[in-house]
Amino acid sequence: MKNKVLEALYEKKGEYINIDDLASKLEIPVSKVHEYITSLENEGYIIEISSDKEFKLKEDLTLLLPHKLKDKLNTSYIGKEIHYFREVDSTNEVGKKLAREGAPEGTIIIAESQSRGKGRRGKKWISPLGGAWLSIILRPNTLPINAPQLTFIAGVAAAQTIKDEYGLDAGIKWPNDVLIDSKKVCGVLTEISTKIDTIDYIVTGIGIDANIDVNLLPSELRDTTTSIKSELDHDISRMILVQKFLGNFETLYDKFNEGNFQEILRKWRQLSKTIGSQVEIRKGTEIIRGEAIGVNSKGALILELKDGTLRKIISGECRHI
Ligand code: BT5
Repeated sequence: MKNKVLEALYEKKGEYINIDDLASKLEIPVSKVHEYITSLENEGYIIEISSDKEFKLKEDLTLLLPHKLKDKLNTSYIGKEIHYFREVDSTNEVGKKLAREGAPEGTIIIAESQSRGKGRRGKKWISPLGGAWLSIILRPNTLPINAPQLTFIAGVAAAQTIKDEYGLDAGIKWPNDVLIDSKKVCGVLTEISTKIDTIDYIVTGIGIDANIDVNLLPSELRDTTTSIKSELDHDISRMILVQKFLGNFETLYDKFNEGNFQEILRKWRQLSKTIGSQVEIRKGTEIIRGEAIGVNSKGALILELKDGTLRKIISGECRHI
């Protein structure tokens, strides 16, 4: 019924609707309509109520509103349940809470902006309006050791989407950055909760700098960051971006669940900007330099050091030099 109220708001596209009229049309008490309006406001919809009991949607139609997002979403379970926020601390934090409360696999959390967006290892992810900031709750039936593979899936899905939809030279820097040319446009943060030696849930967070004005980012990020908008010189439809991304993500995640990580790795290798590059890896205080010659079946980076020895890197900060 709440969705019916929302649909009525959308049908009117920003024009006022009389609350009494809507209540009788939906055959519910006026107090119920008020209740739904409050609940929609809590979800982030900006609703204006006039003194004479009329109300309308105040925001334009470019927000990533759940029912719009579901409209052309070509997935069977990813994004069937959407939690939407105008602003939230971190979609991953909300995702973990919902997962603990039993939210089903494929639930997504999406926000127009984040006040405490997270990168890896306590780093900040700057998340102003205009980006696509979302998290996906997953419950794969696999060992915890395979959880980092979700980061690969998200990276491949994001790079593929940006390449296919916008014809940009998107590729992946090991393990989790999507770059256009050499600038970061997207990051992935996978968080896992385990029960004994099984996965309880995984929350994979993806941040894509879609319609971000790079000049408005903190100065230290401006030279190393880009956005799809900056590359194309115009705004894109974030709705289509997110729908395509989720579709690509689900296809790859299905392959992962069928035990076919090899195919994901093959795509990752094709999209990789790291393989073949000279890199510097920081692991705590240790710095390792060498040529990245491949990734193994678990997603670890294989480096050939100056003296010809090979070194397997499971985690670390990678910089192309
Ligand atoms: C990442 O970490 O790249 C993971 C980013 C994940 C963000 C998503 S948004 C939805 C979900 N909810 C969250 O709270 N997080 C996820 P890492 O590889 O550690 O990179 C972090 C570094 O990227 C920062 O230290 C900055 O240097 C840089 N950075 C911060 N904000 C950025 C932005 N908007 N675009 C590009 N680079 C950024």
